[in-house]
Amino acid sequence: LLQESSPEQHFLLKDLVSADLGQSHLLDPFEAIVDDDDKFSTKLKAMMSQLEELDGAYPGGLKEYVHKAKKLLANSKAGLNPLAGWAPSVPAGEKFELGTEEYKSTEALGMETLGKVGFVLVAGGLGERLGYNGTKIGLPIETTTNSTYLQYYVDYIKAVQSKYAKGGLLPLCIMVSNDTKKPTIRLLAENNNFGLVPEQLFIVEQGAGVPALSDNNAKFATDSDDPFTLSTKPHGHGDIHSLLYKEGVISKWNEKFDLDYMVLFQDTNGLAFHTLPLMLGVSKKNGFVMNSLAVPRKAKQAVGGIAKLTNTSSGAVRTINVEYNQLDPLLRSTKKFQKGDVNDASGFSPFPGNINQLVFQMEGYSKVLERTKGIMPDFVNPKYKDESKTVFKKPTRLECMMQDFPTVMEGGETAGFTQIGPELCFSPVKNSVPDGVNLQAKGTPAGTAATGEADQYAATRIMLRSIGCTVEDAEEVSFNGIKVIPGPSIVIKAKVACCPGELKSVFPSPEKIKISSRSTLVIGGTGVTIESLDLDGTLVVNKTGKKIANMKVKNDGWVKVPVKDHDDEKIRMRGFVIEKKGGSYIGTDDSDDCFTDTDCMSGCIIA
Ligand code: UPG
Repeated sequence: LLQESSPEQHFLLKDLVSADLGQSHLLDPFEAIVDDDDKFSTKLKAMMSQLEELDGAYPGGLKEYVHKAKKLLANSKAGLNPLAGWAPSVPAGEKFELGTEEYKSTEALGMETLGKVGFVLVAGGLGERLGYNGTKIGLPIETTTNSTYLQYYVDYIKAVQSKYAKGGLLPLCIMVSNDTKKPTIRLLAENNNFGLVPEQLFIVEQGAGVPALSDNNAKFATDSDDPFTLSTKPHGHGDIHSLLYKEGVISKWNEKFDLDYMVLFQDTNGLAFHTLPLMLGVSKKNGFVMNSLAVPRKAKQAVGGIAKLTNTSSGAVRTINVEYNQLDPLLRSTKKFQKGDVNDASGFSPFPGNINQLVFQMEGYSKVLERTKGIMPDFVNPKYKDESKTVFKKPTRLECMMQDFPTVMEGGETAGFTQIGPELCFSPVKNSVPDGVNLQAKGTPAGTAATGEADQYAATRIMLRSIGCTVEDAEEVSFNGIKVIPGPSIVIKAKVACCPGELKSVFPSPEKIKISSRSTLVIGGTGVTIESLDLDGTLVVNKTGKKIANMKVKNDGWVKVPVKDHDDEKIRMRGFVIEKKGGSYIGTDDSDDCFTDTDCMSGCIIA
């Protein structure tokens, strides 16, 4: 066998098949092809180079991976609390309500540094729960304008850059994995990088991932249809820190861009940026190196809980996310929280829910990164077939999480959180329709395409009401069993207003704005101001600098029509299509004004 390999591969294989690492089963399938020289040689070379790649991708190599996995799997089987020795308590942090003076002043403070932020999108996830095979950032964020998530994120970055960066560029780094690399690159290429210039776009790759493990002895699993190929899975979003270090992204950013902060955000949270200036304000006021965006958390929701952990022997204190599968055992192990992960009298868990939108102060982050190389601790979360905890439902793997960064921070490097209602900052699209239906039945947010879209409009309605506009709510409807308030559908592009604090310049007299429950309003033109409007139907304003006053619009509008089956998976997963029955349109960025009724449809392009 070993004649086929290089010396490095030779030693790696020797190690792996040893009793210590226990991977000799990988060679079993070769016995069946021992007489077929060509096949034997090709398959062996392929496996060797896969092992070599996996070995290089994991800090400490596959030997370290197997040793860690065996230990963590044994702890998990024994039901050991991974956070033993740390006592949880409810952390202190800043909690806000939209429209209050405190919100406005903190947001205003944050807006001062909005032009000095670098953006990091973690988009290497498989989307297993959503059951969608394409890249999630290519899904529509809403179907009124059909913008994709990636387009939306980039539009926001470009808007902030042009308004606040004083001619400078703001960088975007996207973390992809084996699974998401090709579709992400294709999406960018097909759209001319959505207008980003190459100097500001960075792609880092999680690479080969880690071997999937089929049992408590950390036996590597192979593909179900190919016993010569190891089955691999992404190592978790925690890889972002070591990649930012290893690929030199942070050192380049420090050298080439004028940045004070950096924000890490996930693939499908359509409300990701409304509260970014608020978070920046909180980070600035408190000198936080790391600031996590949090929402009131329902007990047992698949959202990590932010807790203050005090080390019972050293007295060290950390404000850190405890992942949703670890929170209940940790709490049960204490006297104070012995009922585990349950709601308190407020109807919510006393621990704020981490939504994994993290703001880092560049200087502090860079120091920690230099010291630690960005390596996060691993964890394992096997799903067992039964109580004996000897058989897994499907192969598991070691993972790491980006929000575990406080584990490598030292005294003086503080972490904290910014809490606000989820309606303004959190509505991910992670779940399939059947799972979403079950979650809603339990009173938990569905996290489906339909709710993601509805929440997008709802957040804008809330922000408009907070400045004094009159906006009705539609009656609840159900799309494929998912309950949503479908409208009014309001989309205000980031170049028009990118946070609640900017809305007043678009609607200087909010008391003169009325939007009925069946309406759709899209504002896509930079510098648009709407002085007074009574809208009952659809209005699209894409004309740059357009000033609107005394406008009354009534037309048949755009209607969401339920669909059961549809060829397009993106439509099937949300359960409706928008039928454009009538609308009023005011120009595009490069055409003249056009304000008529439905006849205008074909002549007007919605940007
Ligand atoms: N991701 C990667 N690489 C991976 C795994 C995930 O880039 O190897 C990305 C993924 O694309 C997504 C993000 O990381 O953008 C989060 O992944 P996801 O599967 O959505 O995370 P969850 O397991 O649902 O949990 C995370 C946090 C949890 C938080 C929750 C909020 O771990 O604490 O409450 O997100 O959405």
